[in-house]
Amino acid sequence: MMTTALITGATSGIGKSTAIEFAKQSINLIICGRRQDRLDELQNELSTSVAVHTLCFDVRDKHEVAKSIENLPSPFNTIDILINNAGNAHGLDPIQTGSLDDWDAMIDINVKGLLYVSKAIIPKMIAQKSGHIINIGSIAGKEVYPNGNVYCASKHAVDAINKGMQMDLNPYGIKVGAIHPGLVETEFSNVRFKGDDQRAGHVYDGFDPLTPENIADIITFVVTRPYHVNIADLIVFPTAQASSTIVKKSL
Ligand code: NDP
Ligand code: 8X3
Repeated sequence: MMTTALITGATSGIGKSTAIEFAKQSINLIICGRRQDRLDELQNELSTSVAVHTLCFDVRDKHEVAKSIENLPSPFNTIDILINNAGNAHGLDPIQTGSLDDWDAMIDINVKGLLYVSKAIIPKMIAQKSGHIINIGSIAGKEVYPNGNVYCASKHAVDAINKGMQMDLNPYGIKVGAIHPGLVETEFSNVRFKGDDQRAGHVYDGFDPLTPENIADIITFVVTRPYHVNIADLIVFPTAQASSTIVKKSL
C-alpha cells in the first residue's frame, strides 16, 4: 500500500533528514518549507526512489497553508503521515529585554503555524478514518530554562496541543504523538542567534549532540510500528544531557 507523508520544515535539519529516511522506507513525500531552491534540490535527490511533491509556504500564512494543502494533486491529496516539524527559536534573552518580533515569530510559527497545517490536514485524515500525526516538541516543552521563556512557552503549547489532539482525534482512529528532542545540531542555533554562526557552533562544543539523522531514525521507527501501537510521547537526549541545563562537557 502506498504511504504519503507531509513534512513541514523539510529544507533543513530534522525535517530534511526525516524526508531522506522516509524515502528509504518507500514513503512518498510532500516536503514543505519557505526555501524553494532547497526543496527542489531535495526533490531531485529523492525522486529517484519515491514520488516527491514540494510545497513552498510560510506556516504563518493561514490562507497560503490552506490553499496549498487543498490544491494538492493526486496522489498527494491522501496524506497518511503529518510531521509537524517546522519551527525555530528566535533569540535567547531574558523576558525583560526580549524582542516582540522574536516572540511573535515563535508563537506564530511554532504554535499557530502548527495549528494551521494541522487544521488543513485533519479533515482529510478523519475522512480516511486513519492517519498519524507527529508533533515535534522539545525538552523546552517539558521544562523551562533561563532566557528560554517564550520559546519554552511555544513548545509547552505544542505539548498541550499534542495531548489535546490525542483526545479529540481518538474517536477517529488517528494516531497522535510527540517527540521531544534535547540538543540537536542543525541550523537551529544559527537561526536562534540570527546568523552568528560562531556563537551557534559553541552551543555544541565539548559534547556529542544529537544529529538530525538520530531524530529522523526515531521518527522512522515511530511511523513504522503496527497501526495499533502509538508512541505517544518521547523525550530524546544526547547521552551527555540530563536536562535543559545539565550537559556534561569536556571543556
Ligand atoms: P532547522 O533550523 O535546521 O530547521 C527548521 C525548519 O523549519 C526549516 O526547514 C525551516 O524551513 C522551517 N521553518 C522555520 N520557520 C518556518 C516558517 N515560518 N514557515 C515554514 N517553515 C519554517 O532546525 P531543526 O531541524 O533543529 O528544527 C526542527 C524542529 O525541531 C523545530 O520545531 C525545533 O523547535 C525542534 N527542535 C529542535 C531542537 C534542536 O536542538 N535543534 C531540539 C528540540 C526541538 P525554511 O526556513 O525553508 O522555511
Ligand atoms: C531545542 C533545544 O534546549 O535549545 O528545542 O531548547 S533547546
